[in-house]
Amino acid sequence: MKLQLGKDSQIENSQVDSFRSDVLDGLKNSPKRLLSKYFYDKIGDRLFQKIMKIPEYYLTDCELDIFKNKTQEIADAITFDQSPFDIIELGAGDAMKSSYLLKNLIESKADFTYMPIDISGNILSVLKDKLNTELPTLDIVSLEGEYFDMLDKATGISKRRKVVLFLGGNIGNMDIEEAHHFCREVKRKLNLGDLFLIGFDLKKNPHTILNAYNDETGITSAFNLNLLTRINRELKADFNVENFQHYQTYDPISGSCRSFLISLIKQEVHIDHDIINFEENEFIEMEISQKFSKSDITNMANNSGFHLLNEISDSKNWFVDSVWQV
Ligand code: AVI
Repeated sequence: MKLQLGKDSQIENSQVDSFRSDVLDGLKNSPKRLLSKYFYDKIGDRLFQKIMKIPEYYLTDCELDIFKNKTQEIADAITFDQSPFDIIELGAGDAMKSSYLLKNLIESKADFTYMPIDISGNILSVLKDKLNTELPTLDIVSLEGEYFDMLDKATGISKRRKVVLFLGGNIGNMDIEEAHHFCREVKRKLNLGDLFLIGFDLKKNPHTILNAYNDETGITSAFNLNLLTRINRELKADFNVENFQHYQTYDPISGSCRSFLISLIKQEVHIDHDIINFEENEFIEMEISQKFSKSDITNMANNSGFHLLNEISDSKNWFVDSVWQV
């Protein structure tokens, strides 16, 4: 009898397949590399929630400062021509920051729909319940899946002016070429007059940046090491996490803040039937958290075909939400 797989298990299988091939490709590469998008399993989600509360991790507070205290400025930038619109938020999560904007827009009786996109269906249903309670008149269409698949879906549904939000400094987790490509792809899916609002972490005192990723409590270290534990669990591997050490760098010239895991000994790791060899002190590139100057941001907007309309900064001038138009 042929086993008929349900749609959900087919999606799950294809996700495991791409996780496996990304991990194996990355670890067979020189230098070895893992993709930070895989940090976010259940434990990784929890560790990231903790990171956002570490006093040295300023990014969340800075962007929250913007959304709390400059809500009207953001709302004005979005509602400049009074026409109805749809807000599409990439990686909405719990919409902690954007909910200030949504509240402001509801109070000013703006005509809009909110379309949060997230890979986690669980987070989306929690968010929907929360917004239904706090903003009962808000029109919500939740979209569960990868950014671009769901952006296609959203732009298919939405017949109005679109405002795409990409907050949190997530653009910094792509290398520069990838980030430019990402912005060009977003632009390709939008129409003349549509807006793209992106959160950028700015270059600043290198100590401030390095401390944000090198916390004394070791949560960022655990966040990186958790990916090895995830590989053990999901891909039948045998990493001994005690043989790896987190190492963080920041280069003030390029603005790249990078995390690595260093192999403390010469060792052999099995991933199912594959064997990966590590030399003593060999490293795995784990994550980039790129920091930007104002001119880097202008270049990125121009290179991807947008016009930079407005820049809204926090009170310390450490973070900026940049508003671009097609
Ligand atoms: C999600 N992203 C913007 C975080 C950052 O700052 O790059 C992820 C993170 N990595 C370590 N700490 C936080």
